[in-house]
Amino acid sequence: MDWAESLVPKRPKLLVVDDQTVNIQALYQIFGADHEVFMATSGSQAIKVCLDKKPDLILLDVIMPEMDGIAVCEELQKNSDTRSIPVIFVTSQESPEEESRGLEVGAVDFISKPVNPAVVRARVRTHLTLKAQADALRVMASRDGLTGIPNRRYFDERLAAEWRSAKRGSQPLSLILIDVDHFKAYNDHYGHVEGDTCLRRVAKALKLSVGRGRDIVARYGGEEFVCLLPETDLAGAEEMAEKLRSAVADLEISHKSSPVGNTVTISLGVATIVPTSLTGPETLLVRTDELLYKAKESGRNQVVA
Ligand code: GH3
Ligand code: MG
Ligand code: MG
Ligand code: MG
Repeated sequence: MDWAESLVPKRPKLLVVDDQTVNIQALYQIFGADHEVFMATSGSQAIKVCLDKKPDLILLDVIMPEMDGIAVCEELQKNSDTRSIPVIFVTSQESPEEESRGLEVGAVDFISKPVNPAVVRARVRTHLTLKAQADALRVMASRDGLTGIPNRRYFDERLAAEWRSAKRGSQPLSLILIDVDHFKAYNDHYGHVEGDTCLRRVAKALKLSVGRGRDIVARYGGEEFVCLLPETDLAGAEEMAEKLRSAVADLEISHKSSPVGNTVTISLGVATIVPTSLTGPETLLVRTDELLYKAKESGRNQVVA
């Protein structure tokens, strides 16, 4: 089994939609044994089941009274929760027009009725694999390889989104910039492999300290981390920064060559802003960077807001 195949759930969830139960029965016969099969006999019911059960793939009849397959597909595309679920159209009246229209509205494939069991199984398998692969790549693209926490790419996206949201709601947005103290000396003394282990432990401690809702901790680069706190005022952010500082200090990772003490410590800069149209998110980054610099100058292992 290759990497992508291994990502497919053991018992994938299929939603079978057809206004004629005999057609649903036929597909159930094919998939019931090794898939969890949900059924819907109308377009509107299909949407409901989809939101409720979050299937891995949908086998969708095209011609149905009231809401047809095309309309269902369009509806699923509108919602970010259902947009990425692959849809295979199952159709009896194949025409190039119908097929191109289906692909336009987001279907991944077409299968003709009556279905051939081997063909439909193979195509479902292919699309489940592709979907699992796409999901895995999306996750990988947003994580830092060394520490497993969100990476800078993901952070930049979140910052832009939270900036817009805070601006809309006139809410404060807080940012903490974190830098490991005398980390070059740590590497020089213990070696890079130990240095990497240290960064993993620091990242884990930071992550465990930030659990709430939309708050995130990300690796900003090198030995720098960043923490984004939506709807948080300066007092709240300072409190969080202090919690992060002590979480790392409490690890008591030995750092014999650190002038600060004998353990690994971090310095933190904290700033809060109520976003307006006059500036962008970089304002907040520049401010926290200046404050982090002050924390370094003032002796490290401290929070400056
Ligand atoms: P300061 O207290 O002023 O922050 O001093 P510092 O030594 O931490 O700062 P500096 O920026 O001079 O050094 C950062 C070091 O972090 C240098 C670099 O080799 C190390 N580093 C960056 N990324 C990694 C990494 O992924 N793994 C390891 N082991 N070291 C890293
Ligand atoms: Mg039909
Ligand atoms: Mg640094
Ligand atoms: Mg440093």
